[in-house]
Amino acid sequence: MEPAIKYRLIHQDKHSGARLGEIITPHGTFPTPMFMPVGTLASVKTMAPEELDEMGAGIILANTYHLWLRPGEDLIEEAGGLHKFMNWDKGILTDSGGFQVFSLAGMRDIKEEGVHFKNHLNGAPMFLSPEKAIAIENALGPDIMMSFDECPPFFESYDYVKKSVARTSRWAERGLEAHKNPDYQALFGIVQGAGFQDLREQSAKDLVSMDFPGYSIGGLSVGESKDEMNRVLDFTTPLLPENKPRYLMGVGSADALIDGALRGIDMFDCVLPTRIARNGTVMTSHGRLVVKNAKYARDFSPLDDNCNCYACRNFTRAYIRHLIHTDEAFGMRLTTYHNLYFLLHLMQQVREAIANDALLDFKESFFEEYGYNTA
Ligand code: PRF
Ligand code: ZN
Repeated sequence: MEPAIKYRLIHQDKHSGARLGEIITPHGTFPTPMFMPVGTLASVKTMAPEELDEMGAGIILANTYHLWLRPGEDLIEEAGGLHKFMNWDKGILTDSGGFQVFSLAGMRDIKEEGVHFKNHLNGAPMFLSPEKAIAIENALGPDIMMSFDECPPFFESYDYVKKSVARTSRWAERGLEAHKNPDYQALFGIVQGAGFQDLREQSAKDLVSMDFPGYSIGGLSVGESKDEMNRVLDFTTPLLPENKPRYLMGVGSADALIDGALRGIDMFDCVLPTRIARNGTVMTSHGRLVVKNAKYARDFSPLDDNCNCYACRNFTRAYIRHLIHTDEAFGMRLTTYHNLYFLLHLMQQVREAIANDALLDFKESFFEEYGYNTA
């Protein structure tokens, strides 16, 4: 059987681990490295699908956990699946709920069979297992789905992480067994192991032997330093097969995207650009800018003089600051549009640099302008 998605390696940077490629999904092909906007509840907050398409998003992310609670996977299945439900005909990836259960839910009890926890909306007892997560993802119908994993804290003990990694491997195997649609939904395995090299190696070895169509790297960007994350990536990406995509979960700052790409990562996602946008912070070629601040009240220049997005072509900092300040929905739409455009455009520049074997040079010139403290 042909896998649901295919990775095509186009060019390997001669001076780093970076690779230019593309991923062919049942809902179109997108170039890699790629940033995926997050649409937790089947909407990238404030953005219409046409706008995401226009800014070059070839794939977006949604969350199994949130959609399971509301409106429920049965309703979305009845609507004809996530793509139809939200009128988005390009790629969709769903996270499994594993991470959300650990980060959102209150009390939880991790057992071999799955995780018992309390619903973050009303405190009702809930249970999620590898089989249940996969059943929900099968009903939602994304092109790429995640295995149900445990994301332990980065500084958890070696003994704990060792047990956790072994369980995440068993959960991955159970998920693979339970998966009903491997011909049109690609299930990824998630490498865990915190900062321990031998545990990352064990995790990767277990998952690679199960022959997933793609691999995620989880358990990073959870409070460790950038150097720690890069150290883990340095020894983890080389453990993954060259002919399959690699996805670094929950990472979306400009510097981490470039550092990840340099180490051979193909896909990234993060709520950061959309979340800070709604608070009135934008990412610009000169670093982060808090446009909500009073000092921009009479600034009639665009958010970023180097940006060609709809917001920057048509509106001033003063206007956008006024809208954010007065809680006007249009203000959040403009900052969200700009931030997503900025990261998608950054990834386009990263791809061009890889094609020219020059991602290291690009990194240097980018940060000269962006600054090193405003990631
Ligand atoms: N596992 C899953 N989703 C995730 C993570 C993980 O480790 C992370 C870690 N940054 C973000 N999202 N399933
Ligand atoms: Zn812009």
